[in-house]
Amino acid sequence: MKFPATSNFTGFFAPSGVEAEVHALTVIDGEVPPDLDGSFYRVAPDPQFPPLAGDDIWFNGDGMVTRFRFKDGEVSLRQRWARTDKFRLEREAGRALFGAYRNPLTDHESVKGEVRGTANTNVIVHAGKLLALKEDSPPVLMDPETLETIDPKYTFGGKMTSETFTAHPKIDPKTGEMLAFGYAAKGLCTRDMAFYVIDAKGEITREVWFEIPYYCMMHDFGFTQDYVIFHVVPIVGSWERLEAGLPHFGFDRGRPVHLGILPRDGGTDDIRWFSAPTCFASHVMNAHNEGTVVHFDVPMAAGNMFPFFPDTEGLPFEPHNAAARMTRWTVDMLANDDDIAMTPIADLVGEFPRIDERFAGRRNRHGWQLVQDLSKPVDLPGGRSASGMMMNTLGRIDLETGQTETYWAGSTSSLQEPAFIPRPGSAAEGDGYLVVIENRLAEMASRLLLFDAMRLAQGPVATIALPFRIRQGLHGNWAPASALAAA
Ligand code: V55
Ligand code: FE
Repeated sequence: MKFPATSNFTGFFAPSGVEAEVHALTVIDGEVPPDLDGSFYRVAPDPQFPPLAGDDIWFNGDGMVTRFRFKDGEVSLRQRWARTDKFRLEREAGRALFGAYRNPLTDHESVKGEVRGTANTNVIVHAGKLLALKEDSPPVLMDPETLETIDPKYTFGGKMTSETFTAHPKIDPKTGEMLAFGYAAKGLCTRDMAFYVIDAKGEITREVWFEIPYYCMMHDFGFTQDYVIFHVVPIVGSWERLEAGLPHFGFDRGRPVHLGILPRDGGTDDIRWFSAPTCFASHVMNAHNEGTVVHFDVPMAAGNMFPFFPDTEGLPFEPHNAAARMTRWTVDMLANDDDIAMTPIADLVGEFPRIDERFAGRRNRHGWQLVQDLSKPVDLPGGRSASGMMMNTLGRIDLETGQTETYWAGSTSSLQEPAFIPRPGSAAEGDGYLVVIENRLAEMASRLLLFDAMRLAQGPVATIALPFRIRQGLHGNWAPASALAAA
């Protein structure tokens, strides 16, 4: 099998294709806390077959799910592709049948009308169920122990009528509910959105349909004790673009940003919309409200952050405008105007924000993220960069003092998105660990690092060797063993 020799398929981006089960990985430095009992699940796009069109973007690869099981001071791993409909049909054919990212017009005619989801963006456990997610399709239900695919189009017992389900659902630690939405919910490029509440038992209990001001990539959202928050940012798409063979999305700097606020117990008519001049924000760190005042914290950039979804007017990509810094967006549901106040939180440049999820939806003090520290040297034999964006540093922001703490991974490494692991038996915010995959670019190898979440600068408390290269991934989550027992 020959993958193209493009930057999307070479160097650290070479497809991996490794399905594996490895018991008791080698701890090469430090110690894995013996009381950690749970699993870190994460997913990466990893194409099964060379693309139909000669090249493809990273976002379009088949979801390869990894489970790192922590128990008794040991870590074991299992890695398996999600058996999506796309994966199964292509394996049967022995080649790619689905074409460009979210463009069904580029597919082989034998797969017309099939669900195109790749399950490559996030994996999360809720109500004892492991869901592998891609925002263009329903969840893929997987066995949290074996990573076998149970249902490639899970619709919560038929109750989910949206065609899609976000890759960034949120769990309210107070109620155990999962909050989620689908966009393009009535079909590709439609402005229809469906908001869902899924109770702690995994049943859909609420559904609210509404329309967004313009069709765009609705990648993430926020929630507070009383509100749900949807940010509309101009990474736009249309059938005209798909017919013209353009990438599904492009950045339209001529459009404003909108923020839709839905009271958690409200309906379609209760949504209030606010606006601001154009900018870029994708992932949400957290949100909280003080009465009717809603705060929403996001890494925000002045311009487009995705070179592969280029400017709709053909303007060149501007790396300096792609630098994101944590920013607080604030609105008041009782305000007379529709403005969004934007206040800088920290000066770190980066993305992939995380929190101690026990504080999701309420005011949190600490935030973690990947940081791009341009003051540090980069030294890559063979030019094996994991991406144009070299996330070489892990950072923590103290939102109360504005202070930051960082750990630099060195000149030949980049880092993948961290996940927070609460210290067993503790409830204080930030008391716990961060688990991170290190991309060792010079060696084409990977390690798993465990940090004390409040002492990043001290370096990892445990460094775990991985027996093969783990591909650059997107998102993942920690699930304590007790969360699987709930199944
Ligand atoms: C993102 C990632 C995706 C996607 C849409 O911002 C947005 C990240 C890995 O796929 O389809
Ligand atoms: Fe994401």
